[in-house]
This record gives sequence, C-alpha cells and structure tokens, in this order.
Amino acid sequence: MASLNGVAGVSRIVADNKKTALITGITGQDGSYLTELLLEKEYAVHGVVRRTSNLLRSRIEHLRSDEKVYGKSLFLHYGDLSDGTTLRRIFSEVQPTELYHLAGQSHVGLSFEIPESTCEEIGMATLRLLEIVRDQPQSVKFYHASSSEIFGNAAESPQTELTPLRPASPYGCAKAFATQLARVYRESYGLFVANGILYNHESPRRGENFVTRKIARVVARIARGLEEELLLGNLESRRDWGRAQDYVTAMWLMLQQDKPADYVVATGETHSVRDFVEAAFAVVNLPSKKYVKHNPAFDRPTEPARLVGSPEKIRVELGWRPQGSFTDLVREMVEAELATVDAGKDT
Ligand code: G4F
Repeated sequence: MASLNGVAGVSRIVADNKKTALITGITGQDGSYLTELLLEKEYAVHGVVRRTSNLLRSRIEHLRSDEKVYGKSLFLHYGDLSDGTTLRRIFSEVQPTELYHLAGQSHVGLSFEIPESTCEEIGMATLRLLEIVRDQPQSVKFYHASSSEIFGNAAESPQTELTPLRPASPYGCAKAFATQLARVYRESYGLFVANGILYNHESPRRGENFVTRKIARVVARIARGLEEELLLGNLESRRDWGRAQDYVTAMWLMLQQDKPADYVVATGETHSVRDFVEAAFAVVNLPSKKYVKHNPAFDRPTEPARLVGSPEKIRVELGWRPQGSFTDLVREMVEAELATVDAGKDT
C-alpha cells in the first residue's frame, strides 16, 4: 500500500520487539507530543494524515525532517476518518497494538457553525474505528479522546467518571455519543477501550483559535507594539487548564493497564478566562484593562459556565499527577510567543 514514506510494508521493517502505535490526529498539539513520548519509549509510531494537511509547517515537521526517525520509527499514511476502506487497509498494513484516536473537529464554538460535520467527524468516525478494531485479528488497545464538554452544565463539581452527561454544544453531544459507544463496545465485545475525559490542556503548540494561545499571542504582540487590543468573548467562564505534555502521558498510561477504564484527566483547579488574561499581561508588565475589549462574535449561544475535574481516580490507580502551576503555564505560553515575535516569525 502507499505510504508517505515511499516504503511498502513499513511495519515489517521495524524491529519485532517494538510496540506499534497508530495515531489519528498526529499533526495536532496532542498528537505531536504523544509522538515524541512514544518515540522516546521506542515505539514504532504510525500516523494517519489527510492529503490536505500541510506537513511542511506542521507540529511534527521536526520529526519528519529527521532522517534517523522518519521512515525508521515514524511513518505517515494518507487517510481520512470518513474513508473506512482506507482506514482498514492502514490497519492491516500497520497491525497496531495501540490506537490513539485524537482526530476530529475540536473547536467547541465552531461546532455551532458546522454541527453536522462536527458530529460526523467525532461521532461516526469513532464508531468506524471501533468496528475496525473489533475485526482485527490481534488485540488493539484503543484510546478514545473524550472531553470534559460531555458534562456541559454539570450536575456536580468537581466532575468525576460517574458524573451524568449533560453536553451543552454540538461538540459536547458528539463527544458524549462517542464516549458512550466506546463504553458499549468495551462491555459488549470485551474490547480494550479507554475514554480519557480530558479537560482543557494547553501549550505553545495549541491552535491559535483557542483562547489561551490567542491571549498569549496577542499579549506578546501588544508588548512588542504590533497590536493594540485583545478582542475576546466570555471572560467569566471557568475552565480547568493543564499542560498538554502531562495529558499525553496520561493517555499512554491508560493503555499500559491490564484492564480498560475511563479516567478524568484534570488538575482539579479552576480559573476564569479573565484570570488567564490578567496572568498573561502580568508576564509583560502591562495593565490588562487598557487592552481587553469584548467582541460578541466570540460569544457562544450557550456554554458550560464552570468546568473542573477530579483527578482522584487517575492519581490513585495510575499514579498520574499534573506538573507545574497555572501561572507557570501562562508564563510558558507568553514567553514562547515573545520568542516567536522576537525571532521575526510572527510579524
Ligand atoms: O479555548 P476554548 O475555545 O476551549 P473550550 O471551548 O473550553 O474547549 C477546549 O477544551 C475542551 C476540553 O474541556 C476540548 F474538548 C475542546 O476540544 C477544546 O480543546 O475556550 C475556553 C473558554 C470558553 O468558555 C470560551 O467561551 O474561553 C472562552 N472564550 C472567550 N473568548 C473564548 C474567546 N474562546 C475562544 N476560542 N476565543 C475567544 O476569543
């Protein structure tokens, strides 16, 4: 079969003792950090990429251009989550033992604009992959990227693995559907499927249309005199923000267990968007009030006012703990943006 590496039978050329992971969404924030983690652990890592993906400037370009890595322990395959035939071909070629399903439209606000494709990409694609995994001759441990958005206007706080689902957006509904299906396949067919119920997790690799990266980027540009204002929607909503690098470790840990289970991955702390804004301006010693303006275009028809997860189960059962504080995270993101501007890469 065709792979981007120009090598047929790629999985057969990697050492037999290597674990083989297949990642959907490999070019995203989480996909790139997970790839780095799995390569460090000496996996053979295979990623599914869309033909339309711009790999040249992607978050995995540093790995793709590394001759010691690409085509040796990292392999990319063209595929689309709507195309079951191709996905099945990739599975029979790669024969993964672990599947990390991270792909799909991930912007909650955008899901109100494009609800149908959001539900297709998140809901039906997960079902398609569950069916493919069910048909594999080898056992495949399946990580499903669920989300705190399944809790929506949550009935309790903090939320746990047992909190009732009350999604408040098309995105949340699609994730709730996929999460429940994963549970049904685990219980009905004995598949190893783990839902990682991840709360917001951020890094300098976050997409620019998510609020943390947007704030960090514009604050850096204001500090360097390139912009004059920061336009935002709801400043009062509260989220549980952690570091993406820690969260991919949680994904990996879930698949190293003997039995599959669902885990909330969160810090247990909640902060408002306003807190993030103030912490970001504090990094550059500027007063936030002077620059922040409300733009209703960034408001959502409805959204959870406050989400905060309990990481108790994953701490006790898997020994996972988030690293660093909220202010460390904000500082890391703003400093990364300042470095980008100063290097002339964001003019
Ligand atoms: O950064 P956000 O767009 O993230 P959101 O909606 O919480 O979703 C993220 O986390 C989920 C896990 O909990 C994931 F499932 C999901 O895929 C995604 O990664 O918005 C955070 C908050 C919201 O309350 C939003 O209304 O920031 C508020 N906000 C205010 N102004 C804004 C803006 N959000 C964005 N994106 N842009 C703004 O200008």
